[in-house]
Amino acid sequence: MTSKVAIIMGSKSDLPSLKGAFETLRSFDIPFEARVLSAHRTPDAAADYAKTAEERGIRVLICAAGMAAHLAGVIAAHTILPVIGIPIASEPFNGLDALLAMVQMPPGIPVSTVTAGPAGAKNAALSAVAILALSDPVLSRKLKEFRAEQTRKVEEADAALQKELAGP
Ligand code: RP5
Repeated sequence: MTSKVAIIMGSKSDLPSLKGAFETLRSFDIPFEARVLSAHRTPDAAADYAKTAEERGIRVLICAAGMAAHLAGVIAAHTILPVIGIPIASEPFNGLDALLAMVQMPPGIPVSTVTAGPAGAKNAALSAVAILALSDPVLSRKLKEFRAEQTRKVEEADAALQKELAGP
C-alpha cells in the first residue's frame, strides 16, 4: 500500500523516541514509511526525498531531530506538504536547542512543532491522522472514537480514585 505518512529522523539514535508514532499510525491502519535522513550529514538525500514525497503519495511528513534540529525546516523548504516537527532531547540542553531550532521557522516555511520527545511522537502521529481525516470519513470516525475512549479511561480513573478516597 502507498505510504501516506513519512517519518524522517535525523539519526537512528532518535528511533526509540519515535515508538509512539509508529504505534499510533498502526492503530489507525495508516500506511507509513520511515527513513533516517539528516539535514547536515545527508543534505542532498533529505532534499531529494522531500522534493519527491508529494508525487509518491505522501500526504504528511513527520520529522524528528535533536541538537541543531534543522531537519524539519529543510524538509519543509522542499515541499508544500504539511511538516510536523518533533524536537528530540539530548545533552546538554535537554531538547530546548531542538525545540528552538524547530519552532522558530521564518515566516513562509511553516513547521508545526509538537511536544518534545516520546509524547511528541504520539501527538505528531495524531496530528497526521487529523490532517488525513479531513478527507477520509472513516478515519474521522476512528479519531472521534479514539478521543471518546481516551475520555472514558480518564473518567474511569477518576471514579476509581474517588472510590479509593472514600475508603471502605
Ligand atoms: C541530530 O543529532 C539527530 O536527529 C540526533 O538527535 C542528534 C545526534 O545524532 P547522533 O550523533 O546520535 O547520530 O541530527
